[in-house]
Amino acid sequence: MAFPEQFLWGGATAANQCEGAYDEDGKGLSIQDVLPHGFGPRTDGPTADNLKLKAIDHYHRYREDLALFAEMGFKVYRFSIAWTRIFPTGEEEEPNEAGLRFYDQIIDLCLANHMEPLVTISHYETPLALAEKYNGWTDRRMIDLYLRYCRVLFERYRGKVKYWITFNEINSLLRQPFMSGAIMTPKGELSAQDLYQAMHHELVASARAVRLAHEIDASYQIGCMVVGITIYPLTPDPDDILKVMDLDNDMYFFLDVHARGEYPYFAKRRFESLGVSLNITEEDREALKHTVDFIAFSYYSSNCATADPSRGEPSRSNMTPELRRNPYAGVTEWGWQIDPKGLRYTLNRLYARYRLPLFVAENGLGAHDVLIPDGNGSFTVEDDYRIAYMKEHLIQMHEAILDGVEVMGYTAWGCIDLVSCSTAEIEKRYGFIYVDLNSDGSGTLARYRKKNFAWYKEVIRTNGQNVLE
Ligand code: BGP
Repeated sequence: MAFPEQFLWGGATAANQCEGAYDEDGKGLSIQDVLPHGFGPRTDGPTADNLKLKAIDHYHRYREDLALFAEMGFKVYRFSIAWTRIFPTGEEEEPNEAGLRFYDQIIDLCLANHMEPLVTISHYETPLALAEKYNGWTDRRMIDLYLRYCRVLFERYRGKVKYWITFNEINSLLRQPFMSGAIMTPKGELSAQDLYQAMHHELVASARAVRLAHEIDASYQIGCMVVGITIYPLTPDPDDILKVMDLDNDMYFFLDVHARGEYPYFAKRRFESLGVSLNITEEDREALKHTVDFIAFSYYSSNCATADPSRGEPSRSNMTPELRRNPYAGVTEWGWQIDPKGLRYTLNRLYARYRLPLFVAENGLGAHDVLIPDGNGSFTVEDDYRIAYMKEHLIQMHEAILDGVEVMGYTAWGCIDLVSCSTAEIEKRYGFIYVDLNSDGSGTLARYRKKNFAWYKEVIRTNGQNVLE
């Protein structure tokens, strides 16, 4: 059996990692404009070492970039809308028309090239003004401000955009309260009460966005998205199993609310043990009942966990430093473990629990690339390592489909090289398209097709047959 006929093959980006033009056409500052080092400390304002301010200048080169995506035959293009282009401080009464016009063009180009736009409404780029004024999502007033922004998008792109994701990797709030939740309080000083209350506000906002979307256009498909954190017990010690159960629940917290419309059975004990007492109104409970149409997740790697910190080797990933290395999985140059079978496992366990269509919204290999002459007067990258990574993951995604899992689509992360989220560098490249940019900001910004460009084009042309042969 091949991949499903309408399978949505494509690629994914995020505004703050590719657009640049951080202060053009009325755009306000986002939290990313003060995060020059990714997960590292924030600055007081934009600084020259923040590569995202210019990024790959997609804001001015989107025509060329979308033409390249179309050349690969993308059926879907996942991108985010920068909230601060539409509402520069998040609180204006009226949206910024110039910002909307930019996305009109992106969306029209997608449609002209038969690519379904898949819009991430909020991808780690909350207006900085909302972080400063409200301490981000700790404040309930964020819900209405977010919905004001959603309404503008849902009304403007009715009949054009069918697929939406409310928040990128919403469960990352627990690990990255500033990047994910625009919470200014340093993580070490943030109380569990404020953190989980922020989670609640985001969950209510997400559910109300689902309701609003369906009211505006019943055919809208609106999904949630999580980091598909896949964790194995390091040993068969029952304490390790229980440790994994607990960590899994961090993710299920978010998914259960989105997909089942209420807090999970384990929430009460978790809140009690943390001394958390959430302020949940009757209206909130009603809102949460509006469940999503699909579940999207990012999948890059898996890790192991143990209840006994003296066991195993620490993970080298900056995402999950407290986890343990899996000796059976490979590892990238950035210490992220490579585990294609973990994708099959993740798809199966999410489907078993929710029975909702799944979307692999991010997957890919961040690696150093070397640009070489292609023999035809241009340049290329011989990225067989990236092809191998992706091929193995696609094979395992196909296995999951054979298992019976409903998978809607796959968008390769960073389909064009862009600035990394966690380390804010360009050397960690994911793309089918190489961008001539260095981390010191030098480079011509010229675009070059890597070897995997032609390979992925063939994947799409054959609807995945070429990876199965
Ligand atoms: C996800 C984010 C993306 C992205 C990706 C890869 O968590 O949603 O924005 O960048 O991770 O991470 P990095 O860029 O740090 O390699």
